Amino acid sequence: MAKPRIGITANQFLTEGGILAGTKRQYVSDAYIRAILCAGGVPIVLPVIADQGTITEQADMVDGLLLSGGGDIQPQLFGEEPVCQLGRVLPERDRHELALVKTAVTAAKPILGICRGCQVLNIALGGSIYQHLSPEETNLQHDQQSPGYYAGHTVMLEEGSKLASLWGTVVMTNSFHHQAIKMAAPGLSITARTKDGIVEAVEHDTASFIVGVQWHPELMLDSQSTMLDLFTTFVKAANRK
Ligand SMILES: [Mn+2]
Repeated sequence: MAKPRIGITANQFLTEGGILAGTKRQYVSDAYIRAILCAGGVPIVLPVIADQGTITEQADMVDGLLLSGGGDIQPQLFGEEPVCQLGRVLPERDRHELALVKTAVTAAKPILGICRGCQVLNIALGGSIYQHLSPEETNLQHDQQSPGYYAGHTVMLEEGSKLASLWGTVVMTNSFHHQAIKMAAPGLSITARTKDGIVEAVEHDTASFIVGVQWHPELMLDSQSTMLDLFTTFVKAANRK
């Protein structure tokens, strides 16, 4: 049987220095590719593009969509003006991913959102996020200074959720975010929180597999091998019919 094809959304950057300075590039972190390979899928990088017809083709050619991590999201997309602590935004990437999510949801493709991808998923379906977690929201360190394999904070999972079926109701995770989900979108349930109440995962109420996690499981495969279970469940759900 053919392996499921998993589209991984690309990030963008401008090359600094050298003769190619200023050249726009698109990329994904190798850890996502490795996680999808380990889970039995075929990773395919989906570059940021603007044309909706071509975005629909991108969604059609994959069996599942992995929304990768990255920078901050343009606040106008959830009806706000930027706060002082907002980082750099990439509006082309935001538009691309929101369109991809809507297209993939309509086509009933499984989706896994990671970190920024969890927030993108929520905004695409009509939810909102905190532009910046201030001390009023939390005193926990959600932007850890330690390496990605290190699980810095405790996450409590909702009993009966997909994630709890993988790991039970408590899991240790890394944390590399200063934004977080505020209002969950219609159709998405909050299935994980840290002890300060910050949302760490959402799951779709009816779709076979639409899950967003606020941490980076792909960076923990060596330190906590059970994190691979999330990717194998996702790839299994994306199995070609
Ligand atoms: Mn966190």
